[in-house]
Amino acid sequence: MLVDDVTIKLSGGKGGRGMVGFNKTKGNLGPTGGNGGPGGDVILEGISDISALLQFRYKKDFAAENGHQGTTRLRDGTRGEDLILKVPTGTVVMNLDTGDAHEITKEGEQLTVAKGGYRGRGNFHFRASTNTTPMESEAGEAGESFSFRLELKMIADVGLVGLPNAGKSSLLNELTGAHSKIGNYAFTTLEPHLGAYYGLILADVPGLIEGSSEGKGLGDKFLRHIERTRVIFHLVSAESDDVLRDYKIIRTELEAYNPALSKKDEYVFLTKVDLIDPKDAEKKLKSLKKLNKKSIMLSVIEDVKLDEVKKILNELSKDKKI
Ligand SMILES: Nc1nc2c(ncn2[C@@H]2O[C@H](COP(=O)(O)OP(=O)(O)OP(=O)(O)O)[C@@H](O)[C@H]2O)c(=O)[nH]1
Ligand SMILES: [Mg+2]
Repeated sequence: MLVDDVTIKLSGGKGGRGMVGFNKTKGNLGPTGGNGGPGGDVILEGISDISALLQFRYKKDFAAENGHQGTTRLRDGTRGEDLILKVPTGTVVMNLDTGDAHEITKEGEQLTVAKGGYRGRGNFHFRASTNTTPMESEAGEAGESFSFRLELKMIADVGLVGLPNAGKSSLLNELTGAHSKIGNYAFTTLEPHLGAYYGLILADVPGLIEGSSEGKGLGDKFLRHIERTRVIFHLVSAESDDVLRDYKIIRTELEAYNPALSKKDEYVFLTKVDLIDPKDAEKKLKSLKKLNKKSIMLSVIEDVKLDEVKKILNELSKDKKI
């Protein structure tokens, strides 16, 4: 399942303890307790994998490493390691304690969300002419600790819908560098996948079946992602013996979930046409065209058949207002 809304607690590492120590060399009895190291920070970093919030499904508490304690022989402790957690781009990070909100929009973008605590000072630091043998040292301070809500806002321009096995993932992967899982069986893909075609974001929205809008299968959870897309690419497999039925099943689900979905601009693709007789393909396309004029044939293994999709995408990207 796609995890797209989680509440977690993130804490910076505690500062390392400062130490008490003395030089044992005769005639030189000064303090030598080193400082601790600061605690590590918690940093969120954007990546393209939209399933990355899955790591927060069960584990809710994360902390960066504590700073290390100083030595008794003047050495400072080392800094605690930062904890870098990867989150999908499009994640809105809300600090529930302060009310701050920030959206991570780019791959590699980093946001420090919980700073590590200050180091504790060792007794060397407290030396003074009036106090040559200070016994004082400090414990490190606790790091910042906040609760966060991470919410993934999918911001796709084009939603690929269709019954299982229609070829959605194949088309997404072919057009973009995405790695949506492909297989010759239903429900190969279990989570929406995104890919970028030049400036356009395409989303493979899997799992739609008859009854999705009533919660059957995986579909209803993903339908809300289609709500945000501008255009729908509706894929119907040419292998089907009743393409109109296949088409209507999906249309009915979209309509039932939210009538606004069925009003979106829709293109219909009769997919995998290389697998059937060209005459048969023509017939099937003709019947689909009666329901939607913007119906075309498609095959991901014949390049020519991809040209038309690319043309449509190019047109769409032209009027994408950024
Ligand atoms: N011959 C041929 N096979 C195709 C074409 N497109 C997809 N396939 C095959 O059809 C099967 C299903 O493709 P997928 O892309 O996994 O279909 P999907 O719609 O993502 O399926 P789910 O993830 O189960 O919803 C795979 O075996 C693909 O290799 C095509 O244009 N021609
Ligand atoms: Mg798939």
